[in-house]
Amino acid sequence: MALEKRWLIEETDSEIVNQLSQSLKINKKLCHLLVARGIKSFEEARDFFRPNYSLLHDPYLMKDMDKAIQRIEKAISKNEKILVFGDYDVDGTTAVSLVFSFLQSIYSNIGYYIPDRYKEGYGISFAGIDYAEENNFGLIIALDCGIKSNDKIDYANNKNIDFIICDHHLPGDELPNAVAVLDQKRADCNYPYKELSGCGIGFKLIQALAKVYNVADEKVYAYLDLVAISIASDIVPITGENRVLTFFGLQYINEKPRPGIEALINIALNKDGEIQTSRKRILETMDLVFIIGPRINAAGRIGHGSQAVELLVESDPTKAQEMAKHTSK
Ligand SMILES: [Mn+2]
Repeated sequence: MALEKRWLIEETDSEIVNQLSQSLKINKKLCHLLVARGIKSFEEARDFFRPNYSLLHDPYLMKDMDKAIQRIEKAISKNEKILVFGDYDVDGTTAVSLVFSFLQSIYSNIGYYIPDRYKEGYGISFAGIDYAEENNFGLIIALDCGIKSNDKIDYANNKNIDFIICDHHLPGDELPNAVAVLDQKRADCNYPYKELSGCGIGFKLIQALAKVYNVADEKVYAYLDLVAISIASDIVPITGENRVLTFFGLQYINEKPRPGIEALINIALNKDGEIQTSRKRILETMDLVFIIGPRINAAGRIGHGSQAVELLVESDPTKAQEMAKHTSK
């Protein structure tokens, strides 16, 4: 018996479709598809077809961004140790790699911590806070987790360890008592886009820091490869700002990937695990989901999540190639 396809065609306002077709000078069927996706004006269509860095929102629109930046500035001015903390999945490890690498470019008294999958599980852990205390970290930046870790934040506060939380999960009734809580899903956060990944919030944080420490835009945008991978792997919608971040992130992945990502791609596209010198295939969003994401997961799964971060922050291509081999077996 043949399976029958039943198509549900979304209805659109034919007046808007006609107007869009006239202003864009393109086929009405295409305009119907655009309108069905909420793209109704010439300007919206232009932004959809031509993603531009100017479409990225001001990071300070995010509630508590000012407090987060002030606390990091204070830590840096006092040479206080900063710990970058994140989950062991792709969003967490890309977020930690992004914030850690950026901080490393302006400050040296830093470390990172990925909880153990089996002993600690997801999210902020008491063991992680104990590690921070034993190693004299005064500030922890938590990425992709923490929005409901009220008890862990209280535990850290009792040890005089401050937290900045960057999370994109839905908050509970009460926010944790951290120095800053960056989460666009906070009821009192007016950030215009609500679907950033955990790594995406990390990117907004470094965008704001870059202004304070005079880091050029191009250096900040070079981290978008990590953001694009997080967006694809965390299955957040590729709309609005995420679409711009993914578009430019893919350009970096295809044109000048960081050594760890290049190594993962080379190994994935060459089953023998040898370095492929001329790569012709252009990678797309689906390749982030099915080729790169699972290998970053594997890097952390075979050993420890911190190995995924080690690979992503490695600047030496030969070392990265060696580390990435462990993901293909
Ligand atoms: Mn996430």
